[in-house]
Amino acid sequence: MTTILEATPPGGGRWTPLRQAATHVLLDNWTGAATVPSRALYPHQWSWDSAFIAIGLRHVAPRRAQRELETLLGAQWDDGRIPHIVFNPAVPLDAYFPSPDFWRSSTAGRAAGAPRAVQTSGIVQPPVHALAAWQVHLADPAESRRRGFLPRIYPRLAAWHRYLATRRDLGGGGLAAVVHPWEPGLDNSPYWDAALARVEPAPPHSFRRADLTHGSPSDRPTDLDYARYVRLAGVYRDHDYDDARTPHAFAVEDPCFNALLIASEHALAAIARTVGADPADARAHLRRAEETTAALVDRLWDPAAGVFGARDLLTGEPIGGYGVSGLVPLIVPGLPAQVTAALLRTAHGPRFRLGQVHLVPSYDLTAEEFDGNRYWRGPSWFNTAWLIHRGLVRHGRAGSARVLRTQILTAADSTGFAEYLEPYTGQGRGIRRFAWTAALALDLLHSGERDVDRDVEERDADERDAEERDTGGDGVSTARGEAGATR
Ligand code: 9WN
Repeated sequence: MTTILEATPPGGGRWTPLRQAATHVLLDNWTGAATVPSRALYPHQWSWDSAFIAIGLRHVAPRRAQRELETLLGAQWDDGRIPHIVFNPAVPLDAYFPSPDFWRSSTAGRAAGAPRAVQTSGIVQPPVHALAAWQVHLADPAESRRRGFLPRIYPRLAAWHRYLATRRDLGGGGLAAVVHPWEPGLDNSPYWDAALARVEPAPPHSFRRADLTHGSPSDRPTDLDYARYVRLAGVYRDHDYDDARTPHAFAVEDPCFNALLIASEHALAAIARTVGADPADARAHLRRAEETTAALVDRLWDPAAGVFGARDLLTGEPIGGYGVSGLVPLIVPGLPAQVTAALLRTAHGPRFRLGQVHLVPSYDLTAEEFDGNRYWRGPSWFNTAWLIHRGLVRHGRAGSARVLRTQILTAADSTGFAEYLEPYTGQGRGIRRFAWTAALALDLLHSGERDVDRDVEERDADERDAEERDTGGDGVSTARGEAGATR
């Protein structure tokens, strides 16, 4: 029988030790039902981490990759939300803050349909899940079919997207809003500074951080950031995690979150077709993808800056600046050509210096707020680099994609799978043996550009279907969204 470590593609060579080391990280971080991002710093299951982890795991253990997503979806709330953390009851309460006794999901979340048997947080993270599920299926369709993987998870993924499209469209403009800086996943990005400054911090002695036991304070968010994170989460909890009733002191639209929603909506259309759902369902997913794309361009594109920004829903004002989230829409099919061209120019320009610094900095290298060590205020992360790599391949930038791929693999290797890097020196920051760093390196090693191509073909088929729907098959456009019209 082939073991997980032997299940490597032919070719071996230069990257074989990296492939084995990455696989070991995923094996070591597996708890029996899911993978923790880090045994030390993040000893539970995280939502978007699990999606990225499944994308890597599918190459070496496709069934385990399916279970990773199934475990997460098993903790879904009745209102459709997928919680950002699923807690492992075997882990001591003081190992991570905020712990289950802070979130109190099974009581405070009861009205929103939080599960009783498992404790979770009450906020969400970016919707990478349908994209991951589709890729996991493609890695071993026979095993996926045998286990009924897609038919079982399709209704849950659809409910998740419905939650975001309805209860989270707080701005009423067709985009999903996030109500806590932990939700977009780029927690302390300078994007959120002004919006967060309005939040009354929780008293300093009302909570105790656990993260500083494992990391240098200069690599982590500040105590003041934490005091505000605690306040926001506490208010949401005290309003039973009810999106309509909570007086959100922080509500923003983030380009990365919504770009991932669009990519996942396309994947959901492919999943709907594969499970033999009513053809109207697949068409509805495509329509939502197109509408969300049009809303993304309409509400968040900044033509003068050449990058997507965010939007503060409390002031109604755009949030400017150059965060890596603003480049992630490169993964979105059907963006207007001038938007794509501008994004690629910005990525290669002085603010991100793609190809000249290590990976893709999380924030503008030229900005006053840039800090190359501190979490999402400048360091380069592997998941955002992996997304930009996808975007480059999608747009036929093979040369830039190849350079970025080599950088990602080299940095994963040289840093022992660091959580993030200082972009100028390439030195690892945060913790090591970080699961998504290992998983995404594995993904690039196994599929590299090939898999993205396969994905692109799927999407092309999607788009042809949409074309037929819109034109009634006669080639004359009747009902095109804004993004479609400029395609
Ligand atoms: C809060 C797990 C998570 C990632 C986030 C990253 C970090 C948590 C923390 O770790 O956030 O969710 O404790 O700082 O910012 O993107 O999902 O790896």
